[in-house]
Amino acid sequence: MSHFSATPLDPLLVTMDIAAGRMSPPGPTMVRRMADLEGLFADQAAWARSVESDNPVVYEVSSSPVPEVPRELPHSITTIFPGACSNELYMTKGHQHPDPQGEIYLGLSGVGGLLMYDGTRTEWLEMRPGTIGYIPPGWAHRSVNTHDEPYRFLAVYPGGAGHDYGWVLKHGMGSRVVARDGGVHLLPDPR
Ligand code: PAN
Ligand code: ZN
Repeated sequence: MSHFSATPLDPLLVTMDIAAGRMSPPGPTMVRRMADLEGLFADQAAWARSVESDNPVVYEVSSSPVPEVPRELPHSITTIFPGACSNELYMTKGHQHPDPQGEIYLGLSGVGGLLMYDGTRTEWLEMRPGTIGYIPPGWAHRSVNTHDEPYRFLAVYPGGAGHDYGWVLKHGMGSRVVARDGGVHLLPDPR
């Protein structure tokens, strides 16, 4: 996520194009391909094969122009495409907010899950259009697409919270989310 300026914005009307996962007026957008998720999927060989074959887009994030600076409330739509690496479902990298503050997710389309980990406990919330997932301060969070269409959600977070991706790389999320026998399962992932 990039930072714009520290100048507070004027009141702003933002329109979501939910079918496209876009915001208007637009802010920064980010595309995460398989190569960007190094070290996150359990089956590293399957990850490497996927990167070498077509390096698919796993998810995209489209933000409004509200900047990531203290006191502002930046917000973005994440689209996670359907798919799996080996049997581990497509997911976001996941992160901690170094300045522990809460965050709200609102399901927009498709079906997914919000996986949270506080270093001891793992929590899983099933997310559908209209459901709100609340991420308390201090919980690392990752989103997973559990169905066969794009899963989209709105995230609203404190602009001064920061994003730490190294924490999840090091500690994991306590569980992995896999598709097996026609169902979605959380498997313990002790570190
Ligand atoms: C979300 C996430 C977004 C992408 O906007 O940043 O879903 O996930 P990663 O940042 O883990 O790649 C959010 O939680 N912001 O704080
Ligand atoms: Zn977050």
